Amino acid sequence: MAEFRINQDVATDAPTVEVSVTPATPLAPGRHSFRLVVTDDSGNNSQPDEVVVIVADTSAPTAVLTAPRVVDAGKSFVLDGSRSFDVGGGKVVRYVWTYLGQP
Ligand SMILES: [Ca+2]
Repeated sequence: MAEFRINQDVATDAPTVEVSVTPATPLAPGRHSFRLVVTDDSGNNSQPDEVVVIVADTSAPTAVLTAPRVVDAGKSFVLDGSRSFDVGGGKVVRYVWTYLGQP
């Protein structure tokens, strides 16, 4: 388990390492590159190998719709979706509003 920072080496004796991601240190959705150089027991270093990991936001956002409880007849009013939010590192970028008639 290790906190990775850009261009800061993390050395381990073990052949695997966990990339620690917490809400305080997230990896933004998108492509992230990692590099590995290994050293043998004679001190020889390998050529680097690199991979690209795609961090994907697969969690649905939550819609929160607020509106005035009562409005004057004949007056315009505002529907507010600004309290909607997303988890998984994404953000809400589109709002689709639908009038459902009189319940
Ligand atoms: Ca999301």
